[in-house]
Amino acid sequence: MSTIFRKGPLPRYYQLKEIMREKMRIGEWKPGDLIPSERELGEVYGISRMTARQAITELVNEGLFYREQGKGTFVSQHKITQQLIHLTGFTEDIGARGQRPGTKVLSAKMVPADEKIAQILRLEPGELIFCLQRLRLADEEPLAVEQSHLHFKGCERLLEEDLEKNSLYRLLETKYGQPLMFAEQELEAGLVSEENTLLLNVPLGSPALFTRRTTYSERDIPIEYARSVYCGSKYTFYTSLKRDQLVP
Ligand code: 16G
Repeated sequence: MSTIFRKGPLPRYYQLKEIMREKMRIGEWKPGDLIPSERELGEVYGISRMTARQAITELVNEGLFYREQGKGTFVSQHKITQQLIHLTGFTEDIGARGQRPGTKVLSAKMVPADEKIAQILRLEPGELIFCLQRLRLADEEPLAVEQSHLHFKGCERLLEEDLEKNSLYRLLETKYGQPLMFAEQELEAGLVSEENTLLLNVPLGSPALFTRRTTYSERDIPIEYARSVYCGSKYTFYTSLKRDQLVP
């Protein structure tokens, strides 16, 4: 799509966002590139400056662009955006950005659940759970270290899976009969630990985003508790908030 349609269901700012996303996806606009001004975009696509501004602002909020005072708006350094509305896995998130997801399994084993994890997964402490530690990459670049703890009937069969080639979410849903319904997630800021600086290939003291996610299958049964460290400089979590209608 490279034209903005005046008629039709899609708002013009939305169409422009999609055009700009496509330019980044195909590499016409690369990280660090200055994007055209609102006025230029308005002229090229026959839309108002306000509309162009709205599209740019949304992509800034999503972390795909950044503004520099007095200089203009630039394409971010491969910042990956994860929407906090839909329950998606790493493979889906990176694929949706047009990048190649990658995984290195650091360890995969059955371990007794400690008290905290047993409580979250609603088990007795000491019950065996599948514990998986993975380095996650996008276009060969390390992005996150994830530690997943899983429990469901037959979870030990995951030991035989090739988790470098297969998405965990996909396996759970297609092979293990575990539909993923919803998740609860917390985010916290911090610094990348010394051990993880090597894995993530960032300098000591780099910013990190810590996430904790509990994912539930049908009948609200928790099946995965994952703790992850994302490179703060490479990843954005995005959420869109809608204000409730005020009752007069
Ligand atoms: C996400 C989840 C993680 C899950 C993984 C599945 C967070 C914080 N974590 O990275 O819990 O295991 O997706 O990805 O978002 P996969 O399907 O590519 O294996």
